[in-house]
Parts: sequence; structure tokens; C-alpha cells
Amino acid sequence: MHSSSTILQSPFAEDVRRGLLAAQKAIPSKYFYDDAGSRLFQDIMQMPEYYLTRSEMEILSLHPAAIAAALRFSGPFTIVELGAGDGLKTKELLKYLVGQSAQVKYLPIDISGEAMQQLQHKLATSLPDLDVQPEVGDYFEVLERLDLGQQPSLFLFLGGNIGNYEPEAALALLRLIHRYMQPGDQLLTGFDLRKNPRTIQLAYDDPHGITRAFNLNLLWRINRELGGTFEPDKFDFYCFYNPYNGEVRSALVSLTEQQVRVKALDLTVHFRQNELIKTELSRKYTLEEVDALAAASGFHVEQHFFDCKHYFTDSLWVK
Ligand code: AVI
Repeated sequence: MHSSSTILQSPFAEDVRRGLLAAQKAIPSKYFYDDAGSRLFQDIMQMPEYYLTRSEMEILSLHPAAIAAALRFSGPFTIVELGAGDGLKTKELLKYLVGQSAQVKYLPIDISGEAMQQLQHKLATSLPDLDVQPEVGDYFEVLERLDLGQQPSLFLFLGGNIGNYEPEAALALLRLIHRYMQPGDQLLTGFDLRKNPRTIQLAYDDPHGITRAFNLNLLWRINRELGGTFEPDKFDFYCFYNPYNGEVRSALVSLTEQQVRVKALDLTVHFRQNELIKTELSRKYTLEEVDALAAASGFHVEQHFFDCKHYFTDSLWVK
């Protein structure tokens, strides 16, 4: 059982307090991914409009030979994946490497213990000869306690997750990854690229209402975990893509003037009609922006790999 002081100390509780008290209300998008939200994200990835997952799957399943050829390692090496999730896309690359008898160890890291168990189970069946050592936790806590030794590493940060960070945070994150790498280690990062604005708009403002449910789950989560009294029907989901700066911005909109209580925070929040709660940034990049981000975080760009429509790139960098 939690005492109210432990609940108050949870990062979720603290971030919700800060976010609901701010002049511009906001809830960080990293809180989308509780069990219910993770299931909704799986549904998003299945939608025909959400091209990101299929584009990256295409890159990793059609070009594993080119990616493998661009790796600098002649002997044994480790693949460290930050936020491995279901590992479905990575499996394509791993399959190729194992088929080539590469001496590779796979170290997926994810916050979800359930996802890591399932991934280990799946790989034990499909790639029984692969050495898989899953780690559960925050990327950097895990990297801090692990000793990667002298063995060179390929780091993976796939899925376009970098686009969910505000520009300064994205740069700080890449610099931190850089700090954990040795000279000669490589990083493969996924970036969703700019494209026809309607294609991007539709991937987020989907006609099935799944992205809407994904955003509203934040309010349900506050109700479940923090004793909130949100009535999600009294909020709408709104998102827009700005092709001038590459930003998809998502928000929840209060449909009426209303008060909401969050018991665990001992907080009552007032909403004006049409007031917004900022939820997510999903940034779309130009290749020049990708190159600039690599240089600013201390990397040298080796190669960009693309799907056939050039919707997405997995970009290979070296420290
Ligand atoms: C996880 N991330 C890359 C997704 C994205 O496209 O920004 C999360 C998402 N948000 C709405 N749909 C999917």
C-alpha cells in the first residue's frame, strides 16, 4: 500500500502537478505508455495512416545487408537498443546478422518488463543461437550500471522517438548517448522526414479515433493512478501539423468550463472552455536538420538509409 507521501514523490504525480499548475497546461507524452496506452500505441502502429512503423520496417527488412556492410566491427560486438519495445523491426537486422554468422550480442533495454520478457521469448524461438540479454529500466540507469566492457557497440534508437523530444531535450539526449559510447561505436537513429503535409496530418488526426483515445488515456490514467475526477467526454483531442517548422503538436481541449479534482495531489484544477492541455510534439525532420543534430551532439554521419518513398530515415552515425 502507498502512503500519500510516496504517491506525491512519484515522477508521474509530480509532473502532473507541475503540468496542471502551469500557465500553459501540459502533460508530458512519456506518460502515454501505461499498459492501456501501450496497447493503444500497438493499434496506432497497425493503422494504414500511420506510415512510420511500416517505413522503418521496410528499411530494416530490405536493407539489412547494406546496414551490416556499413558497420565497422570485424570481431564480436554488442547491439544496445534503447526503447526496444516489441523488437519486431530489429529482428529483421538481427536475423540477417545471425545468418551471416556475425558474433553479435543483443542487449535490448526497455521500461516495460512485460515487453522484454515477450521479446526474449520470441527471439529464443526464432533466433535460438543469438545471445540476448534484456534489461528493464530507464535507458541511462541501465547503461550506468552495465559494463559494456571493451567490446564495440552499435546503439539503436529507432521508431522516430527522437521526434517526441523538444529540440533542446533531443540534443541533450543524443549528447548523453554519445557519452556512453566509445570512439568507433555507431548509432542508428530513426527520424521521420518531412513529406506531403496531408500524409503527416492524417497519421496523427486519424479517422478511427485511436490517436484520440491514446491522448485521452492520459486523463483516464490520472483518474486511475492519482484519484482524478476527469470526465474524458468533456475533453476533445486536437492536433495539427505545421509544415513550416515540421512540428505535429497534439493537445486535449476542455469542451466546457469545469473543475477537476486530483485527490492524490490534493489539487483542484479549473479549466476554461477551450483551454488546452499540451500533450505531444512529434517532430518531422529535413535531412539537413538530421545532419546538424548529429554534428551538434558530437557524431559524424556515415549513411542515411531510406524506405522507397523516402518517408523515414534510419541514420547511421559514428562517435
Ligand atoms: C512513439 N512516437 C514516435 C509516436 C509518434 O509518432 O510521435 C507516438 C505517437 N503519437 C501519436 N501517434 C503516435
